[in-house]
Amino acid sequence: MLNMKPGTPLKHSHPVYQQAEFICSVPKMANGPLDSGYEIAFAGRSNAGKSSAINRITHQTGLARTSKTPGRTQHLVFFKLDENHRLVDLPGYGFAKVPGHMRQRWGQHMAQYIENRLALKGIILLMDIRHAMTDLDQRMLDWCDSLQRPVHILLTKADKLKFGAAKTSLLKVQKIISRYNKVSVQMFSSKSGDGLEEVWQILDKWNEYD
Ligand SMILES: Nc1nc2c(ncn2[C@@H]2O[C@H](COP(=O)(O)OP(=O)(O)OP(=O)(O)O)[C@@H](O)[C@H]2O)c(=O)[nH]1
Ligand SMILES: [Mg+2]
Repeated sequence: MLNMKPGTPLKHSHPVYQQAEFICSVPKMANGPLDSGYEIAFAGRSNAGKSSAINRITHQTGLARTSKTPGRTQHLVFFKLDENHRLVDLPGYGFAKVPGHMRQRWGQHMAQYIENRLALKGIILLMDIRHAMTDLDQRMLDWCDSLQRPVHILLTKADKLKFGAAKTSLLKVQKIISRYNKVSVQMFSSKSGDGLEEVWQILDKWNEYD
């Protein structure tokens, strides 16, 4: 979990997360909302659980579309928290069954967004706790680091592992990220809600809701 002193009371989230509303689903940033205010993007491999995490964080089961079939989210999907704050569900990477030219196109659009979006305050990077830090995840992290983008990793589907195995995965990732400046990590489960308060704390900080 996050590096918090024992006994630090966890804060509940700002009420805006529950008011989240769909704005638009667009193939590229240029078609999206104006680049102003605050945006937090959810990135990660296909099927890692990005859309499920957005639903859990906003307490809305059907807000972001989830699927057992990897590659479900092919657009940049924008959700409004309030006039000045948005969450963004990014297309997943690393799904081998998507034709090469499509993968390349999504990759380019995602890259353009992450490189150029002024409103982007941080990236929630999701990794399945059972297969954390694949080569593509590592490349994503290196790239965000080179852009000085803050990243908070959610090791998702923590409900699928026993505590000991989950902890081993967390320690492994903690060791890898110790060389980066703006990267943190926690366990998370969209199914059980474990880790929800910690992720709200990060979102509140990036959204400057204090
Ligand atoms: N047990 C468990 N299943 C999860 C969890 N999070 C997501 N899933 C399941 O994993 C599958 C993929 O979840 P999505 O949220 O659609 O994944 P995604 O990262 O948005 O996938 P793409 O849009 O394809 O990139 C679905 O079947 C979810 O129900 C979790 O925390 N626990
Ligand atoms: Mg999705």
